[in-house]
Amino acid sequence: MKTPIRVAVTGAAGQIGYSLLFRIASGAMFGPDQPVILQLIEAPIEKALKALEGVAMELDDCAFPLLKGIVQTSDASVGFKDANWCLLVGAKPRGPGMERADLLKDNGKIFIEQGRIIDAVAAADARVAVVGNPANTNCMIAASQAKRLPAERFTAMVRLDQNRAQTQLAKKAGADLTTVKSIFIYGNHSPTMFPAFAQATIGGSPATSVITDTAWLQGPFCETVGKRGAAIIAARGLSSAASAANALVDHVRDLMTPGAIHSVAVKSNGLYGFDANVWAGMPVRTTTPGSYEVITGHAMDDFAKSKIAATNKELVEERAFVADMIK
Ligand code: NAX
Repeated sequence: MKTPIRVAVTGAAGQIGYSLLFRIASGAMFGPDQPVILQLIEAPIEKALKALEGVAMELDDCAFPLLKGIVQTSDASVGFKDANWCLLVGAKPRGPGMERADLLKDNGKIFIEQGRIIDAVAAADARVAVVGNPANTNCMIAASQAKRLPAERFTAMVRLDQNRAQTQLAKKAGADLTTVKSIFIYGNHSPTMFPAFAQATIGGSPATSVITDTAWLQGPFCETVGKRGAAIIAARGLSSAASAANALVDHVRDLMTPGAIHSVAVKSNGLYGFDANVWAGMPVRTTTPGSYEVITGHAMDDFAKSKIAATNKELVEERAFVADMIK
């Protein structure tokens, strides 16, 4: 039997956690013959820890053959100990009337602490995937604390946005969604993100030759993808959870699958016109399990350049809000 992968998950008793943990334990993330140990981390709040107990009981009751252990804790140094994957889902939500700068700072404290602890106690091959919002900047903050783990081990999730974009293109074209390829998300996981439709193909042809309505691509398409999270909240009264968990399964599975090509928010290093020190969504190709290279050289027209400039501006502003914290 393979050695179990230790998967630490923060916010494990939250909405996304409730959809995510069962997928991981069933083998959807790491494959049908890969055992896992779940290391579940919750905030030190009685209600959350009680809820976590219930989630762990349900995991037990599923009798998943691949699930070889469950750790429940509010102590991050216990939860991240020897973890091979650290899935940072928990975050402080934006309260009514709360300024974005305050949200960034409150979350900054959480992600500084978690980044520091991961760097100290996680496995030598540890990888980090951040979902908790503002995901790109939280990831940048966590990575800023790492002295042992290299920056490229820290990724943030824009896969939900990619999946949303893929489906919107398929629907507009009247095509099966599996025929939509190479739709990549650039920039921030926020309404400023840019789904680069000009790079996409549908049934092997450029998406722009299948969908010739440029006004729709530049307008409603980008807007629908960018504001999908808000549309789900308006309809469901709660934010996306099952689709977010599914996207995280896709994010990690594809990062573990050599040859997979997908959108991931990574340290930009100045590629595609992004500031070198922000984490921005861009296309990557997985090289070996857990490692990747950014796919460079996609041409950008004036429209794409203006969209990238806007999302980069937001990322730079977010970084500036927390600059004093990450020195
Ligand atoms: P919930 O509020 O249901 O759950 C969050 C959980 O995190 C709670 O149980 C809370 O107790 C826990 N938590 C808070 N601080 C913690 C800490 N310091 N350590 C450990 N646990 C902590 O939120 P949920 O709907 O699950 O969403 C989680 C995060 O994902 C939010 O920040 C949300 O904005 C973000 N999202 C990100 C998406 C993306 O594509 N990147 C999409 C979906 C989602 O909106």
